[in-house]
Amino acid sequence: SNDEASEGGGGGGGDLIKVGFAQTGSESGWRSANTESMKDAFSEENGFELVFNAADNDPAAQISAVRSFISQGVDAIVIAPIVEDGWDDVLQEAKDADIPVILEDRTVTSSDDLYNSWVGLDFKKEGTTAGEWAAENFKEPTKMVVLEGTTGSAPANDRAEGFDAAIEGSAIEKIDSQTGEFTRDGGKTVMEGFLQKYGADGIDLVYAHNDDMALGAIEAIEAAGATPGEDIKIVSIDAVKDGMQALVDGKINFIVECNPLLGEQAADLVKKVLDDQDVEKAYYVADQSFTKEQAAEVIDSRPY
Ligand code: GYE
Repeated sequence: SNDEASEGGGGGGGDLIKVGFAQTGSESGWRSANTESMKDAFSEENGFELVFNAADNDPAAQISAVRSFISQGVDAIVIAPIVEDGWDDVLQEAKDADIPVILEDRTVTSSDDLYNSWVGLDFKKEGTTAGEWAAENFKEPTKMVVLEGTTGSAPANDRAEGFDAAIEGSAIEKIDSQTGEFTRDGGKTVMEGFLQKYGADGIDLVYAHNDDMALGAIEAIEAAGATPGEDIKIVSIDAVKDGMQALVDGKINFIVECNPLLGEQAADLVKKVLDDQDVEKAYYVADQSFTKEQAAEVIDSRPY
């Protein structure tokens, strides 16, 4: 973790708003774009002093980071929660200290009176969109493997749920499912295992919970002498640059977008809450989806 030291006692530098941001880590291209968006929005020019922490996807380290924000007396806390469960105590501590909490990106299972607001994406709908594409495009018996995101994270849980419901009663059979931790290396390693176990001929479709794991799977499939996007089809979620390029190149077959540019809305929510304005508990940002042809049209104009 990389907590930047700052003096305690709410406020910090001049009349800047001191915000502690507990990021998950740096697991994916999506995460890099999200971190950049947050750092841009929580800049000094916009009136903020940002204390940034990336927890390397360790839930206990992330909770410690939030506790350290509380003891530093920050004005507000923003969290991208690694996992959904386990937040009640530390959110209650922030509430007792009168420090507002805004969640961005991922959700928690805690009661929503333990935080002020959340801005992010509809992960279940993303899974549904991916699953509907699969159900429509695979009418013959299809053997599918799944590369899951971080175990216990909202996007891994919800993307599985949405997808599974959408393929129910279809020709697709899920033969295996394992976490690749949302990373390229993780996706590659898990896919290598699947290829060893079932052979390239025994797998028709990969559902990857994010583009990075799909990109790792592509490496594993190519190393096994098969052609990704043809011998083994791939559907993934995020629509980051490298994923979109693989889609244009025909190595991924369909991508559902997940917009990482949440910084401005998160910063706006912090200002509103500190200003005692009413905010909703949840703000959903809309996503689209892309075929190869659609990706080719937009790839050069995408901001991430
Ligand atoms: O899909 C993945 C990242 O929480 C929506 O986290 C986010 C996910 C995103 O690591 O690439």
